[in-house]
Amino acid sequence: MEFEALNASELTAYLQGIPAVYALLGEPAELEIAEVGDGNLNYVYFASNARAAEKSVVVKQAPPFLRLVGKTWPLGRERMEREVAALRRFGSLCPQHVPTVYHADSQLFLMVMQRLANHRILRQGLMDGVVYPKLADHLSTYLANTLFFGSDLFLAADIKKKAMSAAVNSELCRITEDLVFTYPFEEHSSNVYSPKLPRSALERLRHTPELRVAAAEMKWAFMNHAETLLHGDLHTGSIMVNADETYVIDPEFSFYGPMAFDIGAVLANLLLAYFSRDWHGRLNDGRPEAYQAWLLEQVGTIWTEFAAKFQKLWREHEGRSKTAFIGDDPDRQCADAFKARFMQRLLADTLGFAGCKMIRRIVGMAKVAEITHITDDTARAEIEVRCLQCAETLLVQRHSLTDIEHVVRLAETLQRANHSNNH
Ligand code: SR1
Ligand code: MG
Repeated sequence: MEFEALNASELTAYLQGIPAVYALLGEPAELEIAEVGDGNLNYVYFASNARAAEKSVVVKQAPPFLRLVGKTWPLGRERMEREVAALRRFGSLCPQHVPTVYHADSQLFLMVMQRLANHRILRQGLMDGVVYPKLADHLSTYLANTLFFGSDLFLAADIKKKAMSAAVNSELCRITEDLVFTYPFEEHSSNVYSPKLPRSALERLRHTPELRVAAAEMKWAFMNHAETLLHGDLHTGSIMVNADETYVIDPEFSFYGPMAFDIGAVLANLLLAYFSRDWHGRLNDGRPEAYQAWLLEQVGTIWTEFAAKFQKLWREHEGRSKTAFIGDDPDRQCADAFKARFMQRLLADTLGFAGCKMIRRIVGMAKVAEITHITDDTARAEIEVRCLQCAETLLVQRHSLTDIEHVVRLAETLQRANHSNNH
């Protein structure tokens, strides 16, 4: 039977039939239902008690196609199972940063989850220039916990391999392999370019050998480095925030992949917010610099706090289990050298993935609002070129950008160069 999105009365009847959810909603005679999904894949509803709006849940359903494109792009509905499993796993590791799943239905490919009514999508907050004082602390905690506890640094080898095979998500990984690592670097029909993006910028993506090789290396790492259970799509639209709390939502792209992919996604989106602030900041108060400084501070702090927390978890686990990944090493010299190289490689991979993620948002089919909302085509193209320059350097020079401060300085330099060209 052809899929039809649930209408309000069908969803009401459905929720009334799940005692635990119905109780959470206060057992109302009437529910307010609103379809609010603005993502690329799924239908999302708010279901609220018509007389007590604070009693409310989110319902998310996967249609058998990609919502962004429609029925001509079929997509397996089992992706909802990946998402539910990932939310539950991440929720057990980091309950303060992951919404609760109340109910999952593997027949309807639907879940009911906690409504974050006092939070907003981080991307929107960043476009409005809002400072979130706890963001770096929260995101670094989320990243350290989820990435460490899914890996061979913590799990027994057999348990990790079982978890890895349970998390295979080929169809959604294929979307990433194509849209993030392949199509942006070739002339592909799905690419979308803004009207004034210079042809030379596109040519550069296709014809700079070091860049093509670096992107191919990141694609290889994405496809083969099954290090831990990832969120898989950790952009600023997958993060909900307020001044006190941060939640990570939407892990339908979850799979066992390279740790750096999630960290790189966060940093890439902060850098897109940084460069596009030139436009949004001018609209708001005429002075983008202070907020841009805050954004770069987040880039630096998220990485440094993540690195510190991740290594602390690692040390504590070794202390408890009285074994080291490296085996016996009484004076710890080799263990410490291994850790230092591990973290250095993680930073290099993070920058490589961040570069690919930035490029795909500029030339690929799925865009981000901080770029598409720039209504002046010339200003948009200038900002896009800067994002591409930053991304290329991150990719090509990822092994020599050995400190996150180098990344901060790179962004500042590109930004300053633009200002001296334009003034
Ligand atoms: C074709 S789906 C486009 C994008 O939406 C998701 O958020 C992922 O980023 C995916 O690549
Ligand atoms: Mg999503």
